[in-house]
Amino acid sequence: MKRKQLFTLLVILIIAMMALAACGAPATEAPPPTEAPAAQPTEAPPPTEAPSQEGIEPAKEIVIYNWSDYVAPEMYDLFEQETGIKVIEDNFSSNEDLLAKLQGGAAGYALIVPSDYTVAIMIEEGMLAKLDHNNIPNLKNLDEEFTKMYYDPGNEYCVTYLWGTTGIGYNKDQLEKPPTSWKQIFEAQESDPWYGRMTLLDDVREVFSAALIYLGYDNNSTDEAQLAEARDLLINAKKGISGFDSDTYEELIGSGENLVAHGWNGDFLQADDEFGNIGYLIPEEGGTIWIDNMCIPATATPEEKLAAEMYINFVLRPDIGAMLADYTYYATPNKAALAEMSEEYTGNPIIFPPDEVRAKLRLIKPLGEFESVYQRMWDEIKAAQ
Ligand code: N2P
Repeated sequence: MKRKQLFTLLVILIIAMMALAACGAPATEAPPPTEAPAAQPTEAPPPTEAPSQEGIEPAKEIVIYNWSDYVAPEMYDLFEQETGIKVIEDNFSSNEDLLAKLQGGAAGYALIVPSDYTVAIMIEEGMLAKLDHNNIPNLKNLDEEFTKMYYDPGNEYCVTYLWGTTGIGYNKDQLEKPPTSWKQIFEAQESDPWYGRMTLLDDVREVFSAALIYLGYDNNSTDEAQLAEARDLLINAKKGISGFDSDTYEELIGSGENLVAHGWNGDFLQADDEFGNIGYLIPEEGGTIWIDNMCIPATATPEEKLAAEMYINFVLRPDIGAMLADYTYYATPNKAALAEMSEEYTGNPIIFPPDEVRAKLRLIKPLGEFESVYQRMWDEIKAAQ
């Protein structure tokens, strides 16, 4: 081969190698950006995975601040057997008591049970911790209706515990004709058998709601003249009642000491279970409806918070939710629990009021600064002779 031919061959060979290298190149390049999402590095873990707070152990003991007669007694023992976490219960009698206690700096509560309007106030004031839904997989059992509540859409802070109504309970054995209107309560006559043998809730917003509804006003009125009218009505009504009571009124009806009480539906049904002589109705002018919630105070430690979330998850189990509903006779928001309940419960019109009664039920709403006017007039009612 001549030198020139050899040189030409070499050039061809080099060109061919370069072409070959160029062809192969794309194979080593990164995949086009449109294929990248396959890696999905930011996706959340499924909710059933282990709690996300690494290194945090649940508290060994928690204190739940709850209404009285508002849990199935065996629930705390069962929770302790299953988790080793001991539950201690402390009781409050009204949303205002609960709020004042926490605003006063009380710490040590891992779980509280405020009603709807009080949740709104507490969120506004930064008093609640956000829930870690990873620790509450049973949230899927909550009826969708309760994931859309105006005071906490999406259950960022709270999970509905139970809901119910406020009306009139009475002793069926001793009263042939119970009072069916607020007029017979607030303007009771000495000739009425329940005169002096009746209690009103020790609860500012509940009592004002009943009086305002009777007077034909909005139960969340912010008209001071209307409120003053309700206050005067209530001061006058004091002579016909034996007291304000939110904790023992239903037993006093059952025992026959009292004949009529303003109170909560489930409490009367519980007492009826015990005494077998109690009726309940929503007065013709209307009553209130409320939704109570499990929430964690912002003051809870991370360990208490984790234990409280485990307790919320426990309550949301179908069997535990059913146990709670069965004992308290309040309405459960847990659809998996509801599916386990008897017809006697699901068909009870005192627990699940029919539409014509529902139409007469009002929510108590948060009123901001104006709440202090209610409180001042409530103090005046309490102080009046
Ligand atoms: C139960 C109290 C019912 C709660 N004793 C009223 N929100």
